[in-house]
Amino acid sequence: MPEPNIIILPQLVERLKNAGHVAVLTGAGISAESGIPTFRDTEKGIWARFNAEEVATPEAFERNPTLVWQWYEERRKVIAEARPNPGHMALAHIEARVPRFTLITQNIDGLHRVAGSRNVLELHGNIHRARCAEEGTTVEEWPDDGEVPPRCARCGAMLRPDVVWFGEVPPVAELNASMVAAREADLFLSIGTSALVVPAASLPYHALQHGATLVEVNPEDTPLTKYASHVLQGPAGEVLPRLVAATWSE
Ligand code: BJW
Repeated sequence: MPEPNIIILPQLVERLKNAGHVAVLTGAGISAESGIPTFRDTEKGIWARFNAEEVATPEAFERNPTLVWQWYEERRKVIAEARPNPGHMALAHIEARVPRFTLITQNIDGLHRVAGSRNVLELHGNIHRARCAEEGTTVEEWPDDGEVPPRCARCGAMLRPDVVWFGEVPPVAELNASMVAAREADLFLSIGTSALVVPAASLPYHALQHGATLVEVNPEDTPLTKYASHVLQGPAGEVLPRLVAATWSE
């Protein structure tokens, strides 16, 4: 990871202080400092160890539902141990200080809400929920009776994790609300995402087209970097608390 290059310009502080609507898109990078691996890190990323087509597509679940359920069960254990880090907490602080705030996350770990963020749109679902593969009803608890995957209590069909796999359309209400937020934001922060996976990755461009100032927080460059007015090159858990302190400390 490159050395942090965190220069917070007074123009950004002013923009944040006076923003009417701040929209934020987060990805796996914001939870990295909570001990949850990202996807595309070349050494430690999830996709360096597992083939997405075998664990994160509807076809994979059709072929081998037991394997897919067990894979998510392992990830659920890692996530259950994780706590929000200073990056998550800083976003909850920003939400409490600006008139309107929308947090769009691709993460399924639920840590933003644990940190105190309220207006959260989970574009890729939530690992703490399961969904009936037939009826689509969602549940937060399921029987631990040895069936893998567990069964829907109403119809007996298999339950699947309530997450969005490759080739699936994100939940329509969340997607529409995300598009509206991107369109109406005057400041848009893209944090800890490689900005490669659509439709989430299209949101910063949508915000730019509608006049938002774009800020990127990431230790690495992404396809978005050259379009950002402010690039805060460092870990979110260091950058975001410094941004909050620079904006509201006095
Ligand atoms: C830090 C940091 C620190 C590290 N601080 N930063 C060809 C075949 C099949 C499909 C497609 C295809 N071409 C295009 C597609 C579409 C596909 C897609 O985009 N694929 C691309 C990969 C090419 N998209 C879809 O299939 C989506 N559906 C869809 O398109 O439907 C049609 C549609 C069109 C238009 C409108 C509406 C619908 C669905 C995508 C679902 C993605 N699902 C996953 C798994 C979710 C469940 C699970 O977790 O198991 O979502 S894949 C994975 O990628 C996960 C993530 O949410 C997502 C994004 O990854 P993210 O968060 O950006 O993580 P990384 O690892 O990529 O990046 C981490 C970043 O953090 C890095 O930049 C680091 O530098 C940084 N970082 N430490 C700050 N401390």
